[in-house]
Amino acid sequence: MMRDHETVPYSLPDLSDGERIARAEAMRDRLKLRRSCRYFADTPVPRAIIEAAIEAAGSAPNGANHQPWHFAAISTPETKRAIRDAAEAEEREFYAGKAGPQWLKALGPLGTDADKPFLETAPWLVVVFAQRKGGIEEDGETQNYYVSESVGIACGLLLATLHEAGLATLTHTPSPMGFLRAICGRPDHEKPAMIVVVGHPAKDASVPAHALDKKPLSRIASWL
Ligand code: IYR
Repeated sequence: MMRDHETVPYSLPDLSDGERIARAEAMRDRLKLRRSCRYFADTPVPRAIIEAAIEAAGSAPNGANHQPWHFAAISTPETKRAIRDAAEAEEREFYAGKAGPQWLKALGPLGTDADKPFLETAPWLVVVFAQRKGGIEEDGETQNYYVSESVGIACGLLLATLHEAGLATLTHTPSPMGFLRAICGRPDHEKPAMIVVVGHPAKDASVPAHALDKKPLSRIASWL
């Protein structure tokens, strides 16, 4: 059934295929330089960059345009400290055995442990919440759709924009992370999805070599 709905015209810049290929490849080459960084400098980062990145994230395709996300942008030292304390408490249990041997073995090549100093050092933590309910009006009741898919895409755009701005990022997911709701003052129907840590890399920052081992196109795509 066709229903009446308002429309607005849609068009894109008129590029040649050669220009489209060049732009796609240039974007690929820049995105391939992104790393998950765990060593941050305490150098401040302008709020305008975080605002632009959140607006980019908020443009993500999503279920029924309900935009089922909230971004809590944290730069206050006391709040970062509270998040670090709570995250490290969870992570200590995780690494002490709660994760199970298989998961701990998989993390071996990354060299991660329960210490998360970057949660205080980095100038910004963006805590991303997924709104299980609420609709576009955020009434806390209306059903939302494809929430994890929508929030996942929004996080991708957030990371891509911050990377394009020349900043280092880390997606951090202390497990479990319900404590973020209380610290950020968010309602029960919002589920913390991840913390995006943002800043400049520390002077002596490094990343695990394991993280550079990316599957080639031939292994991640099929052409039918
Ligand atoms: N949350 C833990 C463990 C961790 C889990 C996965 I899967 C990673 O890719 C990386 C870390 C931590 O942050 O240390």
